[in-house]
Amino acid sequence: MTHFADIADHLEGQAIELPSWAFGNSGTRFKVFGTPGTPRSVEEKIADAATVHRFTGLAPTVALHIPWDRVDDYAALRRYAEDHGVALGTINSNTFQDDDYKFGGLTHTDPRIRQKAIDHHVECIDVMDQTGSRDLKIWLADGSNYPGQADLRGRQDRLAESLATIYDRIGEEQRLVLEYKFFEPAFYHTDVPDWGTSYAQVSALGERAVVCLDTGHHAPGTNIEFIVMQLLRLGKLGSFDFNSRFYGDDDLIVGSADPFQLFRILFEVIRGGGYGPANPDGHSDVAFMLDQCHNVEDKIPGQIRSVLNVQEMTARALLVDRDALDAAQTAGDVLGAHEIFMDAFSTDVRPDLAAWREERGLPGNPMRAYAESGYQAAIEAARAGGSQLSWT
Ligand code: RM4
Ligand code: MN
Repeated sequence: MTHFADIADHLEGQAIELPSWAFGNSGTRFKVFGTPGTPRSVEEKIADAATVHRFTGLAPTVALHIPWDRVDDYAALRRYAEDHGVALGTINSNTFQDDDYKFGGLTHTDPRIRQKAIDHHVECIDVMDQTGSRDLKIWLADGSNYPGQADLRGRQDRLAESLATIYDRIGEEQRLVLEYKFFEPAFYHTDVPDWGTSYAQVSALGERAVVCLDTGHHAPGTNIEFIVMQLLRLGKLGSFDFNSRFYGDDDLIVGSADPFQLFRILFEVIRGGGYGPANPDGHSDVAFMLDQCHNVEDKIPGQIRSVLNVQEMTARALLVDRDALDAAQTAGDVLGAHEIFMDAFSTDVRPDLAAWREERGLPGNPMRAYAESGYQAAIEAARAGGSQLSWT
């Protein structure tokens, strides 16, 4: 049996990056509901992200999306974040909201539009140089809706060429992270639909190109933890976009739809050496990020709940008695192995985690502490008409 005291040290230093866009209004194709207190500027989004970190100690960095978070002075934005106790993290590019990209960006048949999309990524790398960010995350909306509409092979070849041009500009300490998604907004084919395509494309680029696994970007029933295992095995799992889904790319609070799936994923991350604090050298290259939208719930508590869910499932996954599991697996003890796995999943770690937080000067119950802090009422009073959105 593994006990909480045995794993407590491994929880130290866990970091989950927050997306700036989680603090803006967003919605579905049908309606974007406004939320009182929504940020009016990038700075206010960063202040909200810093608030999540203050109450949880789990979210020391915030990811930006360009152009949503475009500012004149990134060095000043970096200082602003640092003054609030957080750092700027991943820079996400956006080639999906411009008329020129109707038929694709990096894959487009027109060299002028391809160049425009490449130039946008170069702009993102310039931003990274100023913000001190390590990762450039690329998610492409490129694809087609009707069979015969596009030359699938030609688009893959042009994508490889465009990515190589971008990769040439990535600094020694920086990484290109390519995210996949099986459909939407294109419905017939998507140019980077799955981990295999992303893996093939980044492998052709070089060592500093890796895959981003967004947990919402798979068909129902996909065994995501298997993909986690495989990418770790291949040394190409760069980052997670955590969220949860019932149907499509729902972007709901991680661990809410299927807590057991989150547990299984985190177990494979830990076993594959992808969880930083568990590694002997104290760090890992797999970045934990959230990619979520809070459409009907309050955004800051939505983010607090999310990072707590990741922490809680990490603790439970660390509790798996690995020696006993190995022995049961080797002995062919099917139900014995399963029981060891489920014992850890079924352990309620919440009281131990509350005590662990209090020992570190954090609130034992961050959700309640936030609700009682007055922050929500203060931003609702101060920020009239904020919409700093993810989408328009
Ligand atoms: C995409 C993908 C990207 C995110 C955008 C907003 O579906 O998940 O990571 O930046 O949405
Ligand atoms: Mn994502």
